[in-house]
Amino acid sequence: MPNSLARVALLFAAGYIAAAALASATTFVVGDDQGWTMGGDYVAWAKGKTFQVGDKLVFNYPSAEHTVTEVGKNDYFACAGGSALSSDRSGSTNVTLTGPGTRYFICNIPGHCTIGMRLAVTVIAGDGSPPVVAPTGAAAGAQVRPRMGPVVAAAAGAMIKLAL
Ligand SMILES: [Cu+2]
Repeated sequence: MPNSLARVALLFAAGYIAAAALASATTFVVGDDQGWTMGGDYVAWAKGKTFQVGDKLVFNYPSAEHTVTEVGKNDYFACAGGSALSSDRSGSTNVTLTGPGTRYFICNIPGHCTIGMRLAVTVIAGDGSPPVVAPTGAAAGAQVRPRMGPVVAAAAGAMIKLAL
């Protein structure tokens, strides 16, 4: 009995967390309508925005005219793309922010970074990051319930009753 309850609670928790993660992920179009371009001010663009784990950056630009080159912090400030972590010039570069920390992007076409084609985003662990799920029935129920609205909690109760 405790085992089946635990299993149902865990299954429900996993589904609920997956749905919450999907719902809270945000896609940011870098530079908005202006896109990734010379003359853009990406310090200003990033200011005031909150980037959370699971969110996505989309860089739009004419393919091959620019690059989206991810570099380390020092190379970002030096506009140096020689030790790039990754680079793309497809014209539509999608980057998923998979973990907390600061990510640094430059355009690696000579001269572009130095006049402002660079973006640093600080990613924080948000609601979309996977929380720890307790392994036992009672603890799992206790952890999951406070996160649910009354309707969802009622549905979960009904599910658990059916399973029993
Ligand atoms: Cu460029």
